Amino acid sequence: MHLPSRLAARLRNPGLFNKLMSATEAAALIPLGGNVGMSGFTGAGHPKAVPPALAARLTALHAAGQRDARINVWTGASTAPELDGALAKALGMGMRLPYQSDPTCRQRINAGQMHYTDLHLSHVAPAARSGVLGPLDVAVIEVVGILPDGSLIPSTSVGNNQTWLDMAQQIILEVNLQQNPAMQGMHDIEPPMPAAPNRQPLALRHPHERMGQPFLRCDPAKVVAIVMTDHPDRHTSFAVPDEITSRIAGHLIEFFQHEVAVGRMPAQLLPLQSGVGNIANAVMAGLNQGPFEQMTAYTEVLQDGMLAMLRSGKLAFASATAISLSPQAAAEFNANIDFYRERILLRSQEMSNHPELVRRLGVVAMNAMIEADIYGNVNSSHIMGSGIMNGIGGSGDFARNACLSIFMTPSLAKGGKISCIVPMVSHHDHTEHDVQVIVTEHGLADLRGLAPTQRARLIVQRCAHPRFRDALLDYLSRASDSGSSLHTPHLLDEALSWHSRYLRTGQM
Ligand code: 0RQ
Repeated sequence: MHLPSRLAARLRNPGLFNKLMSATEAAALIPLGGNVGMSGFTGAGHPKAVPPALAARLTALHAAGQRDARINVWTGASTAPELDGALAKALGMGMRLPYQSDPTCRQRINAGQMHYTDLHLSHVAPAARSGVLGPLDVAVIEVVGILPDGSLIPSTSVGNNQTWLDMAQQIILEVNLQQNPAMQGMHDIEPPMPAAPNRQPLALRHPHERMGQPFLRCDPAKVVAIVMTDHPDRHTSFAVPDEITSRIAGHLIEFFQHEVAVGRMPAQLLPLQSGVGNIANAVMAGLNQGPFEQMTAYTEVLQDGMLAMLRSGKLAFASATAISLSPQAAAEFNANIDFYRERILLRSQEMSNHPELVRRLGVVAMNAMIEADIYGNVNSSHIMGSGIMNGIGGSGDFARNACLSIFMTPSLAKGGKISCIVPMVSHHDHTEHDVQVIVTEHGLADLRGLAPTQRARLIVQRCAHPRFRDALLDYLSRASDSGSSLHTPHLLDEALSWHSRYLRTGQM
C-alpha cells in the first residue's frame, strides 16, 4: 500500500498499513460490556475520533432497544467533550475511572446513571496490573507516530498508556497529525514494573533524570486498528490571575522566602508540584514574577504557568505526565519545541506521582481544594458531602508524600454564600495528617507541629473570610466547653449544620 507522505512519516511500520481504517470501523471492534483503557490526561493526548464514533454506535444500539449497551472506561485522568462528554451523553459508560472533570459525566454520575471509581492516580496502573479491576479488553491510545519496530512515539500525555498497551487483548491506535512529531525524545517510559515483593528501588534523584526509553512498547500483533486523526487537544484557556488568586500567590511566595531564610529550603526551592485549574496557574504566574531562580518541577500536569516559567528561565526543568495548555500556549510550545524538549520530560503517571519519588525529591505539593475544616482536614472532591466534582486525582499522591503539602482555595464560594472553611468537612480526601499549610486570599496557616485546637485558631484567624470568623470561633468555643474530649472538640449535632443550612436556605 502507498501512503501519502504526511501519513507515511508517522506510520513507519509497513506491516501495520493494512490496519488503517475509519473511526467508525475501529469503534465497531470494541466489545460491548468490555473494559476499555484510553489515553488522555487533563484534556491532553486522548483519542479524538474513536470515542465519539463509539458513542454514536452506542446511541444507535440504545435507540434499537439495546439499553444496556455500554462499556467501562479507564483513562489517565480527565479528557474532553469528545470522549467523556460524548460517551456520558450517550449513557455509554457503565463505569469510569480514575478521574474526570466533564460536566455531562459529572451530571450522569451524580444522577446515579453511571458508576465512578475515584482512585489515587499513582495507584491505577499497579491496581490494573494486579487484576483487581478485571481484564482489559481494548486499549485506545493516541500517539504521535508508529516506528518501524512497532514502538510508539507518545503524545502530549503518557498517563497509564504503557500499562494499557501491555494489558489489553487488542489495541486501537489513533495517530494524530496535529501532535508535533518533534516531541519525539521528550518522554521517559519506565521499564516493566514487577509487583511486590520483587519491586526494585526507583533510582531518580533529580526531575531531569531518566529511567527508561522515549518510546511506548507495543506488540504489533495486538494492533487491530489504526485511525489517522487531525484534531487538537482540549486546550482550555485559563483565567487571567485576579485579586484573589494573586493574593494567594503572594502569601505563598512570602512563605517560601521565609522557608529559604530559615534554611528549610534551598534558594531554588524544592521541586514544585502544581495542581490543575486557575489558582494553580495563577500561583505559577506569581512565581514567575517572584525572587526564585533555577526552580524545578516534579508534577503531574504542566499548564501555561509552568511553560511561561520555563520560557523565562525561572524554571530550569519540569517533569510531568501531561502538557495541558491554552490555545495560545500550545502554539508557543509548538513553535519552540526544540527549546522545550531540552527542559521537559513526560512520564507515566505511576512515576510522575510515585510516593517513593515524591518523598525522595522533597516535592512541594500545591493543590486546590473545595473546603477545609478548622482542624485542617481537606475535601478536594465532593460538593455538600454527596455530589462528585472531579475526583481526588493526584492530590493525595503528592500531599501524603510531599516535603511540604499545601492546599489553597478562595475563602468563599458561590458568590459568598459558602464559606470554604467550615466546622467539619463534608467529605474527607486529605486528613489533618496530610495537610501542612492552608492558604486563602486572607492569609496562610502553617499547621506544622500544631495540635488540633491550635490549628483551628490559626486557620480561622488567617484563612477564613472575616464574615464567617466569629461563627467559626463560636463553634470552637462551644465545642471546647461541651464535654471532656477536648483533643479535637466537635459538636456532632452541629458539625455539618453549615452544609445542611446551605442546602436548605442557599446560604451557609
Ligand atoms: O463550581 O463551576 O459550578 O461554580 O467548585 O471551583 O473555584 O473554579 O476551582 O477549578 O480550581 O477547582 C478542588 C475542584 C478546584 C480542583 C477543585 C465549586 C465552585 C466551582 C470549582 P461551579 P473553582 P478549580 C493534580 C491535582 C482535585 C484533584 C487535584 C480539583 C467548582 O482543583 O478537582 O487536586 N481538585 N488534582 O463554585 C461548594 C465549596 C466550593 C464549591 C468551590 N466550598 N462548596 N462548591 N466550589 N468551592 C491534577 C490531577 O489530579 C489531574
